[in-house]
Amino acid sequence: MGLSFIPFDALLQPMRTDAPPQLETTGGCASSSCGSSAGADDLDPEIWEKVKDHPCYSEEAHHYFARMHVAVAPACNIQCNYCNRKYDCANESRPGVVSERLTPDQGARKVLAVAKSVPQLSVLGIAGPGDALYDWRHTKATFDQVAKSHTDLKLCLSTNGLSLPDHVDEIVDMNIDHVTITINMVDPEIGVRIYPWIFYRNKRYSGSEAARILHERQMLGLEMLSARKVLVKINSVMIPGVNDAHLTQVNREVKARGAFLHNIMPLISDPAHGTFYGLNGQRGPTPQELKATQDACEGGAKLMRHCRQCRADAVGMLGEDRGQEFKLDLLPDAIDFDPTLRDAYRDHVAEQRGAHQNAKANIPAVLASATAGKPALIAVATKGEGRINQHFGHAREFQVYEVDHAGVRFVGHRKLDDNYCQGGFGEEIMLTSVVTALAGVDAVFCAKIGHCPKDALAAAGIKPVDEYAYEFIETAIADFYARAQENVVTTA
Ligand code: CLF
Ligand code: SF4
Repeated sequence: MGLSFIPFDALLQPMRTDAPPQLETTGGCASSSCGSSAGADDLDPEIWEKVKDHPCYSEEAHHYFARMHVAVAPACNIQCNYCNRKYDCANESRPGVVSERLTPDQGARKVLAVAKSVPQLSVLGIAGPGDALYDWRHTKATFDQVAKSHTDLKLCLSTNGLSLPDHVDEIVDMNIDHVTITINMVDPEIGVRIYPWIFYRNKRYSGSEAARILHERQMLGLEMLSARKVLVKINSVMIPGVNDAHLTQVNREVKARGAFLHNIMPLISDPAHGTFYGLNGQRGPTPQELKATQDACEGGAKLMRHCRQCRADAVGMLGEDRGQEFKLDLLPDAIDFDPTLRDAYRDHVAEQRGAHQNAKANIPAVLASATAGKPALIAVATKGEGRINQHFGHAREFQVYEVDHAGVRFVGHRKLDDNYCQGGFGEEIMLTSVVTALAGVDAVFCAKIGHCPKDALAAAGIKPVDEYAYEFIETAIADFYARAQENVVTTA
């Protein structure tokens, strides 16, 4: 390893306006999803206690904790133009999609199996594949069973909001602290273009009457939950030409009614999914359009930027899906659950978090000499715990941070179709798609990287950096940025 001098401007290249995949921010179950970058120092202690182990509600927690969904709620009382719950593909990751629907008993058994094998599990969410509240009988039966056996799991649900006001008392009584409402509009005339019909009080409605009823129920439900101190996250699906320009107003309105977070997700629209939008050519937003809308909402309700738009049967850390390991026919007949492993993991996390916080406290001093300039985007290969602890070739996604003189901020992630290293060898064809996915990024931090990918990244103007292996992400980025400003960086 040696020292080399490179021009700072060369390191912080301007982001390309034509770069295809940009910040893959936010997401969440079309009827589920959320996360805030706020930490222990920024939040009321009572709220921090509720969010500190929730991987969706706390960006910090998503480095340490996992969620699982059980697909026990197949029925829905509305139709969204972006939804087709019949579509079932194990490789497809989007809300509303599941591989197997479960009874509450099966769902509770699956939770037991996952809790035994995944000590990171901290949240059980019910996010469909229909509506968790319209299908309340199934949702409640599942939560009741799990609450008896796993008192350390947080319960979380996701809904379109139409049935919400009818269930607020039960939600509070059952200690469900986290509820997501998908709100795509606060103007029924816009709603007409998103919802063809709703089914309410045994009657089917369409047109602006349907959208108006849905809107009123969503607002009422949000106000009722906020008044009872339940943390509410709002998911909005961004649909270009339909509600994109309207989402800043949605952000303002939900903030005024007490929403904790706002998660603006890109419409997933593919003719192969058989949705109305997919079949009719409605496109999703480009990453740049999505980011512009999120940026326009800054200053309003806090935005979630680490959502992965999970399936309704997702299992694992955000960004990974271990659902196939826990299919019903793979579960053992008797599940011997040992809670001490989960307790030990939480002790370990508490220790790691303390060390992480101490390390981050040094960042202002590290950046003190940096001058105001164009922010840099740094992609990071990480397996969790806030560290640069993954080999480049093993990454299925990269977390993306923005750094400038003011600090280091998580801003999104870049998903890959597959990881570069397959069976111990790098795949040339994969390398091309990884480099494409990283377009616009200035540097990639990883625990280790081979010569081939190093050369390919460098040729694309992206600096490969492995000298901070196993260090904390933010402190490594701050150090790198400060040294780059001095035009001194270490290279392998
Ligand atoms: Fe599930 Fe949603 Fe609860 Fe999280 S997901 S019900 S709040 S436990 Fe999270 Fe997945 Fe995004 Fe949802 S990353 S889709 S925000
Ligand atoms: Fe699909 Fe119903 Fe969810 Fe809309 S509310 S995305 S129709 S499951």
